[in-house]
Amino acid sequence: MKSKIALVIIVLTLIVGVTAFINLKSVEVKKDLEENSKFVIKENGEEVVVLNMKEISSLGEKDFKANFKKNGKEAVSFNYTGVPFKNILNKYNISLDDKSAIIFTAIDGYTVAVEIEKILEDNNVYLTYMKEGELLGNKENGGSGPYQMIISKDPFSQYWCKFAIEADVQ
Ligand SMILES: Nc1nc2c(c(=O)[nH]1)N[C@H]1C(S)=C(S)[C@@H](COP(=O)(O)O)O[C@H]1N2
Ligand SMILES: [Mo]
Repeated sequence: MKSKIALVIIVLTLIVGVTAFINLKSVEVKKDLEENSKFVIKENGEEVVVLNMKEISSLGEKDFKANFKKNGKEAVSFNYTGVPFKNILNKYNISLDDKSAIIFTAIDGYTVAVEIEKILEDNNVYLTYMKEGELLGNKENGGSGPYQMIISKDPFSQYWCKFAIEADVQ
């Protein structure tokens, strides 16, 4: 009987320890993502500012819905979290005179141009870092981030930019 109790205590202690270790790791991973996932803002090819996730999320975080569509499947509405891209332009006083578009570039070399008029619409173009309350992840772990440019009002997701690392206002 005594040895049974001892065994139960050992097993419970191990579970608590391992859980604490795993939590610590996931907190570290989240902190690393917040501090080290960089996004570069440029104006006519010149760097204006480099932002991390904490700085980005402080610029008016919002939850929104958008239609994600995979090839050959119906579009599905998901909940995302990000900041309206125009908030970033306001914050860093990026002039839109003589500008026509923002070119988003991804680590896989993909680029998408979004017209300034579209960027200035309310609740439409977001720099996104969460889907259904979870960070987007990255290319290596099967995610679509750490940042993804999402156009909320588009019927489909083909003009979004996964793995976005840079936006150049031109
Ligand atoms: N970085 C990056 N973003 C991208 C693409 C890509 O290849 N690389 N493909 C686009 C296309 S063609 C589609 S349909 C959508 C959705 O792609 P997914 O189904 O692979 O997520 O992402 C868009 N954004
Ligand atoms: Mo596509």
